[in-house]
Amino acid sequence: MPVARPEPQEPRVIAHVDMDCFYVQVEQRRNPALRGQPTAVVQYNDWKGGGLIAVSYEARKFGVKRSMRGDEAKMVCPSINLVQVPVARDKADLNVYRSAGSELVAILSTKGKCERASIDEVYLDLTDAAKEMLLESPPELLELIFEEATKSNILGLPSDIGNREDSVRAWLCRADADYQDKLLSCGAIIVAQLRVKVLEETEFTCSAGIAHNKMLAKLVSGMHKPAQQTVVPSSAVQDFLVSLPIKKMKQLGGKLGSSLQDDLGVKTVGDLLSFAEEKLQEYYGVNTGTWLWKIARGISGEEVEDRLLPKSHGCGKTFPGPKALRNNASVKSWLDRLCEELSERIQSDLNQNKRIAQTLTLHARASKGNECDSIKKFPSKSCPLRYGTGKIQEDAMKLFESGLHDFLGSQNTKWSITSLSVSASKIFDIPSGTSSILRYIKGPNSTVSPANLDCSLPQDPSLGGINQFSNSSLTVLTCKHASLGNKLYITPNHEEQCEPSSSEKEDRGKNSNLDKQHQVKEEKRMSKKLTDVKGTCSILKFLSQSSPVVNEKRKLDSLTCSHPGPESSSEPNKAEEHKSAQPFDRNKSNPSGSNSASSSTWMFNVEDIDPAVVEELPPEIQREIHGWIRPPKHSSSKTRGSTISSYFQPAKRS
Ligand code: TTP
Ligand code: CA
Ligand code: CA
Repeated sequence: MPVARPEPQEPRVIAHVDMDCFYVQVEQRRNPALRGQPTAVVQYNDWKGGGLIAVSYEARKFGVKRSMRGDEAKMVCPSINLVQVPVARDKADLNVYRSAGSELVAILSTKGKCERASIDEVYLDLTDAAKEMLLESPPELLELIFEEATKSNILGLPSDIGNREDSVRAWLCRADADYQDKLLSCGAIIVAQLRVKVLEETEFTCSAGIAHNKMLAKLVSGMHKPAQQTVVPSSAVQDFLVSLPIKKMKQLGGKLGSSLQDDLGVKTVGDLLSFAEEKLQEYYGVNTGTWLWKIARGISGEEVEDRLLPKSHGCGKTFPGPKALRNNASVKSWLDRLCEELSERIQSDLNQNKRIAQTLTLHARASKGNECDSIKKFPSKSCPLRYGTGKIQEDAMKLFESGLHDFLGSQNTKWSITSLSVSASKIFDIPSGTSSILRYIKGPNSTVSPANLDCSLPQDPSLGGINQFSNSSLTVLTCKHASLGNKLYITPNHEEQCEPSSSEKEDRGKNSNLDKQHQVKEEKRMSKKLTDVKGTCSILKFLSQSSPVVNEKRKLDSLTCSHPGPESSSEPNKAEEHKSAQPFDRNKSNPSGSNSASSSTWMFNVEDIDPAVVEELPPEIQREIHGWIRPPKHSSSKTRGSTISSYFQPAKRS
C-alpha cells in the first residue's frame, strides 16, 4: 500500500518527460521515409497482422489504436505503414528502443537529478537549476524568452485572452509572481530548452509536465501531446484534480482505486476531498490514509531518485490461443531462450556499468483443465540469481516447476501456459573502490566469465530441489558481498590493472569534480547551441516542416498507473498464509517435504516487484500483476451498512 513521504521544506521543480509514440519515432529515424506518415510498430506475431504496440500521431487521426491488430489498423487506415519490432530468438528484441531511451537520459541528466522511470520516460529534479536561473537570469529580466517555452500549456491560465503565446510569455515573466511560480517559470524554460536539445541531437520529440512534485508532473506530461509541455502552478492544482477520475492517479489504477470507488463511492479526486484524514486512516490504515488525504490535495513528497540505469531487466513472451505451451519441454525451450537474453543483458550491465543483479524472478500466466481463466493465479517465484546462462536457465526451470506445483496443488490435470517471463532485479553497483573486482574475476586480457560470478551458498545436501539456494535472497546477498569483498581485498595488486571505466569509480571526490567540470562545459555548450536557435526554432515548427502536427488532446488513459508501491499489496499476506499452512501441506501432499517446503519459501512477495520490471513484461502479465494490488480488508469490527459506501457516504453525496 502506498505511504506518505515527508514533504520537503523548500519548493521543488520537478519534470516528467515522456517520448511521443516512442517505438514509432525510433523506426522513423531508422527509415526517414516513414516520417510524417501514418505508422505503427507491430509486435512479432502472425495472427491477424500482429498486435500494435506503438502508433504514430498521424495514424491516431484515422482512429488507429494500440489495442488493434495489424489487419484492423489497415481497415481504418489503409495507408498505414506497419513496422515489425526487431526479432531475436523468435521474440521481440527491444535493444534498439532501450538504447534510444538511453540517449534521452544522457541529454536530460545534464540539468539535474535524473531518474529513468521506464523505457521512454524520466523524472528530473530541476530545483537547483531553476534556482540558479532565478538568481542569474530571471525570466522577468530577459529580453527574449526561449520560444519553445512560450508554447507551454499553463494550467489555470485563461486560454481566451488574445494571443496565447503572449499570455504565456507574460505569465513566465511576471515580476509579481510568488517564489514558487517564479521557480516553475524557470523550470518551464529549462525543460523547453532540454526538449529542443533532445530533438536536435536525437531527432525525437517528447512531451513534459513541470510541477512542484513528481505526481503532478507525471499526471500532466501526457495531457498535451505530441511535442508539448504542461506546467502546473500551485494555484491550479485543486481545479485540475477535482474532476480527475480517481483511477488516473498513480497507484490507484488497481484494487485500491477500485475499493475507493466501490466501497467509498469515490469516483474523482474531488470526491476524496470530502473525507477527513482520520476516516481514510480508519479504513486504509494510518500510512495509506494519510497518503490518500495528501494526494487529493496534490501533496506528494516522493523524491526523484538519482538513477540513470534501469532498476531491473525483464524479458517475456506471450503464447495466445493455440500457441499456449502445454508441456515441460516446450516451456523449457522458451525459458531457455528468455534466459539467454536475460543473461546477455545482465552480463552487459555488469561489463558496462559494473552492476550485479541479485534476484531472478519467474512470472507466468496459466490455466488448467478446461478452465480458460483459472481463478487461481500462477504464483510468481524468485530465487537468488546465479550468473551464467546455463545456471539461469536451470534455476528458471526449477522456479517454473515449483510454481506449477503450487498452481496445480493436488490436482493431476492438464495445464497450459499463455505467458512467460523472467526478470533480474535488486541490482546493485559494485561498491566504489572495488573496481578491480571484474579484472580479478576476468583475469588480465580475458572477457568476463559469468560463471565466475556464481556466489551461491554452499549447498546443503539435505535440501532438495530449489531449496538449495536459501530461504531468503538476503542471505545470499550477504554471501555475495562477502565473497566479492574477499576476492577484492586479498588481491589489491590487481587494482592497477583496472580498465579506465572501472577505475572511474575509485576516486569519487576527484571524479565528482571532473564530472562537474564536464557538466559545466556541457551546459555552456548547450546554452550556446540554444542561443543559436533562440527565436527561430520551436519543436512544433520543426515538426511542421515534415508534417502537420495534430494538437491532440490526449486521453488520460495511459496515465493510469497501478504498480505496487512500497507497501502496496496484500500479496505478502497471501505469502504469510501460505507459510503458516506449510507444515500441514508438506506432510499431507508431499511426503518428501521438498517441494512444498520450497513452495512456501519461494512465494514471491509482490512488494519486491519493481515497477520498471513490470513495464517490460508482456501486457498480459502486467495486467495480472496490477490485479494483485488490492487494498487490505478492513479488520474493524464495526457493523457497516449494506455497503461501505453507505457508512462512509461523503457529505456532498448524501
Ligand atoms: P508509451 O509511452 O505508453 O506510449 P508511446 O510512447 O508509444 O505513445 P505516447 O506518445 O502516447 O506516449 O509507451 C512507450 C513505448 O513502450 C511504446 O512506444 C511501445 C512500448 N509499449 C509496449 O510495447 N507495450 C505496451 O503495452 C505499451 C503501453 C508500450
Ligand atoms: Ca511515450
Ligand atoms: Ca511512457
